[in-house]
Amino acid sequence: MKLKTFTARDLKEALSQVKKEMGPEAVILSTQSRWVKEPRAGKGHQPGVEVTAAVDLEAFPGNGNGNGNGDADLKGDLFPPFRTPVSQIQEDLDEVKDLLRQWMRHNGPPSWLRQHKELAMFYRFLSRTGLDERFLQRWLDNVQSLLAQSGERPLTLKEVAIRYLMHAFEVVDPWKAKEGAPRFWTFIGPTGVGKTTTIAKLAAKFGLFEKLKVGLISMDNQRLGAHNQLAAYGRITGQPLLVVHQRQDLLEAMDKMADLDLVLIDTAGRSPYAPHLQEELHHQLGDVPALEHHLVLSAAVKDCNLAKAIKRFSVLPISSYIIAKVDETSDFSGVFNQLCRQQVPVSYITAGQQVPEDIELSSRRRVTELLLQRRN
Ligand SMILES: Nc1nc2c(ncn2[C@@H]2O[C@H](COP(=O)(O)OP(=O)(O)O)[C@@H](O)[C@H]2O)c(=O)[nH]1
Ligand SMILES: [Mg+2]
Repeated sequence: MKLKTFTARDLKEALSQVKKEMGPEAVILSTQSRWVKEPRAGKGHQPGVEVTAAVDLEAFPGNGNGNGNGDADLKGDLFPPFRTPVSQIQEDLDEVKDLLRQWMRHNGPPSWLRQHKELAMFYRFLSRTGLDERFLQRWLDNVQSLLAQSGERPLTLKEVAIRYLMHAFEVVDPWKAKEGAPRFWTFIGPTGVGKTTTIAKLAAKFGLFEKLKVGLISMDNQRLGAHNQLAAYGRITGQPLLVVHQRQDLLEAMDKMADLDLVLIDTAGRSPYAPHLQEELHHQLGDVPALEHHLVLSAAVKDCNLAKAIKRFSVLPISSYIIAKVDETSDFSGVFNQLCRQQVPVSYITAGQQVPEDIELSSRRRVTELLLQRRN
């Protein structure tokens, strides 16, 4: 029997560590709240969990030669008779989260908040947006401490509620984020999310309106004639287009375009569930220091697919997320939760099919508005 202790920011993360290291047969022996060290510099300690798990030695991939601090080999029948596989716990956890969300919704604001009518109303509204309940709880804690600090002075809704939401994620203007030219931006992401359309919009913005020298590279050789769409935009705007197939062709094309200001590189869309996605991405685009990768995500996809896309495509270092198709949904909570969780900045937001109009640089205000929008 192998025993190991894991610490993580939340139970879900801890369970996925358990599953990864010890396999789905691992059983959870205990879970406890803990302060865990935040790996990102300057963030100090964060609330988290400590999970102790066990697995039969034959089933443990490392065959008993564990390396963590909390490792210990145990023999015999020291374990309780009821053992729950990790996969089952994950299902239960999702169910508990759903229940918690319902409970939070039905119970309304905590009693200390009820005397602040406007804030209590805002809390009710917020709890219906689909915002992660952990984040909702942090919002409550923040409001409570702000109220304590403000003494008798009444706080405006804007001061407490919106300001906190607006600073829970990052935004970036990718053009201003770095100096020098040429800049090489790749657009990666699942199929049909709007990569090529976004490139066309940005090519017009930078080439026609800002008068920069823009070039286009199409690496989309998944579908026959996939580069035709981009070629058509290139003809209209007079921007050069190079079609490439392999990593080596890409490097050569980048050389040829070295006298331009900005080169936009279109890639083939891939399913986040494709088995060799990460190896392929790394093989084609990995370790090319000049490349800045922008992950295009559709706001209209289900949370689990969004999370999967982020996880799989992040094998490459992601400079920003581009959130496309915000016009196709009224529920922005999935994207908002991911932005808060990942802390990768959002650069552009697209809200329609019109080229070049339907794109805008993100802002804290706009992203927060999208979460709080009411649409039928
Ligand atoms: N509603 C809406 N449709 C979009 C948006 N961006 C792209 N599309 C449409 O989504 C479809 C796929 O876009 P495309 O750029 O080819 O996606 P790609 O496969 O990622 O390159 C096209 O019909 C686009 O017109 C957007 O912001 N809103
Ligand atoms: Mg495309």
